[in-house]
Amino acid sequence: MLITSRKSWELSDADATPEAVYRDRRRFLKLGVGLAAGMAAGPLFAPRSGLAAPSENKIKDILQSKYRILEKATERDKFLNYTNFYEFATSRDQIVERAEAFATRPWTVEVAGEVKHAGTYDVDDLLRPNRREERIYRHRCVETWSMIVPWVGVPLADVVKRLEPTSKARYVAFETLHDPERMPGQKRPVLEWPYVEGLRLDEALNPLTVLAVGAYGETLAPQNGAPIRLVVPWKYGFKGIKSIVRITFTETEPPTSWNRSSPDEYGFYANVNPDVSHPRWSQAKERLIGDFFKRRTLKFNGYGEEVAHLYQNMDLSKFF
Ligand SMILES: Nc1nc2c(c(=O)[nH]1)N[C@H]1C(S)=C(S)[C@@H](COP(=O)(O)O)O[C@H]1N2
Ligand SMILES: [Mo]
Repeated sequence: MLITSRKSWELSDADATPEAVYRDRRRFLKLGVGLAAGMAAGPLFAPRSGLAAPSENKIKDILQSKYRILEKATERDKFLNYTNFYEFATSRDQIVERAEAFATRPWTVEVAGEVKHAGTYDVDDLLRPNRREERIYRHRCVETWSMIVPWVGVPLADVVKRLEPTSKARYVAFETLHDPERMPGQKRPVLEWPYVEGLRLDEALNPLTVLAVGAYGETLAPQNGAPIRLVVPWKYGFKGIKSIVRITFTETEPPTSWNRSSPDEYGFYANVNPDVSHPRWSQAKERLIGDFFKRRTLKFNGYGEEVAHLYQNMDLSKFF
């Protein structure tokens, strides 16, 4: 791992858990030493009670990327249970319950629009050339809660480059599965279905942007957006569209679900910004799930060094 100038969210080589220790901890847990050992090893590795055969979901050969913030990850159990996924339900308990049997294979992703290699891809084929990387990111919901999540995924830039957008492509649009039989929350018009999101092409190409297939070393649980979801750590969580079935390259800014539903409250950009309040609440502070006290929210969620240049000549109170 080569880090020349150390960013606030990076670990030095000395701080990072060596891969071997990481694997050993996991093997230890797999042998069934159980909850107490899991807690000793840190909440990152605490087994989720009641989840069947977690070992089958382990992702092998994960690359330890340099993008890892210093703080301890949120407890996995909290990540699994404290979710937003309106396609299943608006209440968190119901989301987890209803998502449990959601089948995420076979799964295809259609690639369309201003792109050379349009077509329908099996999700595994779409990502096959890439090694899976771990990215430990801050995850900030517009509702003012936050987490620290060790995602596993591939850089979106790699996928986009392989697909070869045409010279007309300026945005990338994403769409979630629309299937009310499998996603019963879609039987009610909470949002206009399917859920849609989008990024400017340069945002999609930023090295921080990933397509996640896992978290905490395992494949994503359905309630977290399996089998493939977007993670854009400097933006509010709602940009991180789940269970993607279509990726479209466009010339013009694509519609996005929350902007369409409440344009005064949610913009296309949705960059984390403590200086721009939501019309109904302040964004200056957040509660890291598991903490008692609130903490100050960081501009661009702390990733300004990597992304501020993307918005250099933009008034961020207008382009919120
Ligand atoms: N398709 C879809 N994607 C979605 C949502 C949703 O309701 N539907 N909720 C968003 C919101 S508001 C947040 S904060 C994150 C939550 O991701 P997590 O549950 O994995 O933490 O997913 C985002 N992606
Ligand atoms: Mo959110």
